[in-house]
Order: sequence, then structure tokens, then C-alpha cells
Amino acid sequence: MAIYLVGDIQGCFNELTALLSKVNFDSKKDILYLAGDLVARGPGSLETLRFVKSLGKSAKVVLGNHDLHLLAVHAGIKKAKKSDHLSALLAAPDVDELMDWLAAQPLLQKIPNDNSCSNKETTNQEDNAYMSHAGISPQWQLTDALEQAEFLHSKLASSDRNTWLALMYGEEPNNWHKAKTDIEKFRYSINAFTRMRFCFNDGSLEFTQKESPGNTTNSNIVAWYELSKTISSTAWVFGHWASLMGKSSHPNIYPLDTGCVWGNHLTMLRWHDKKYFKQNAEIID
Ligand SMILES: [Mn+2]
Repeated sequence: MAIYLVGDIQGCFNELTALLSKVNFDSKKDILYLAGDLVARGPGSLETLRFVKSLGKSAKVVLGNHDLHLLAVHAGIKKAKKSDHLSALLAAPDVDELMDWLAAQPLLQKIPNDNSCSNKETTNQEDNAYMSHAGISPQWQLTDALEQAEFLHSKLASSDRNTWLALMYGEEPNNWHKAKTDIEKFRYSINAFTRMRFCFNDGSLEFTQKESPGNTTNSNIVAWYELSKTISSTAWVFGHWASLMGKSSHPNIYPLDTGCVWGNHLTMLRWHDKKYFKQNAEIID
């Protein structure tokens, strides 16, 4: 048994299957963690969702901003962008079933110890590792993240999900301490789990900058993981931030989005030995 974690697929289905063959992934005994943004912009969003759903309990998903946006588009709350290449998915005979499955996925996953095939001693960090699409808000303790993930999941997986999806858009409050009502907590937490990259020094969320920390010219913002106290004792796996290209300045974070959909590559991490596998993006005309 081995645990594999893969970054943002965004419809790059062929690259996903190539990586799974490369590691000899066996869904009968291995587990695949997916860091969110399974869909949008790449050519194979429909195939990706059908495949990941078919893995059943061998797939552990967290929702990303593009996954949530797809749910909103399907619900008629937002219009699809042509560049998202979602028309085949939205017209598929099994789209309702796929959307119900997607909405039932959580925002946060605990990554279990995978020492069954490891010779090295387990560290504390590996006893305590989590995955979300963007990271953990520096204004949260781990217990806050667990509580908010459960709160979001309870709304998105409910029959009331479209009401809540319509409420997720917007950037206020960007400060957890100003989130008082359920709606404010919902919106803040969706943004923290799925859209965060940089934060201001007080830990509030900044939404516009997408470059890597080394390239930002804004001296008022820092990467979320530079402010988070949680990651001093807890490993965090995330996607979403393609310009990091898998590099981090902190030993406990594992950024997995390496911009496959932008022509770079898809990254997979084998957890027990922290070995990385890469698949170059296919050339799409
Ligand atoms: Mn994303």
C-alpha cells in the first residue's frame, strides 16, 4: 500500500493517467490524494471526474476554487467561461450524478501515516499531515480549520447546496476575526481553503497576487505559510499556487501545483519516501 498525492489536474486527464502508470498505481491497495481543481481549462475535465469518482475509496479529494465554480455553473448561479472547456462535462448524461459526487467532497483531508513500506522512522510531522487546496489560514489553529471544513462540508453536501454556493462569491470579510455570521464564516473559509496565496501581515487574505513570493513587488504581503503557526508542527500539502512550481522555503509544506494546464507539468508525490514524479504537459493546439 502506498499513498500518492497529486497537484491540480484541471482536466489534464492524459497526464494523470500517465503518472499513475509511471508509479504502477493499484487502486486495490494504493490511495490517491488529489489537491483540488480537478477541472477547468484542460481538455479532459469530464474524463477526470468520471475516473476519480470510479476510484471510490481509493481517491481522497479536496475541493478547489475551480471545482466549486463548476458546481455554481451547473446550478445556473454563474455562467461558464469558454476557456474553461466545460461544455462536454455540462452536457454529459451523468453530469448530475458527477456534480452530486463532487459536492460531497470535503475541503480538508488528513493524510495518514504511510509507514507500511517505509524503512525510516516516522517523524512527528508525518503523524500530523493535512491537505487542502490552498493551505490553512494563518488566522486559524488546526482546530479552527477542522471545524470550518466540517461546517462548509455540511452545507455543500446538503440539499441546500445551491443557496450556499451563491453566497460564496466575494472577498469580504478577508479577516477571520471579522467573520461573525454563518454566511461571513462560510465565505471567508471558502476563500481561505481554496483561493489563498498571499496574506497581509495581520494574516488577512490578499486576493490579487499570483506570482511567486520571490517575484512580488508588494512589501505588505507574505506567503500564507510564512505566517502560519500550525505548520511548525503539522505538514501541509496543497495545490493552487502554480507559480511556486513545487518549491517552498519551509520544510513542512508540500506545494503540488506545477502548472500542468499552463504547459508545465503534473506533479505526484509518494508520501512514505517523499519521492516526486513528474509528467510533462501534452502539447494542446
Ligand atoms: Mn485553484
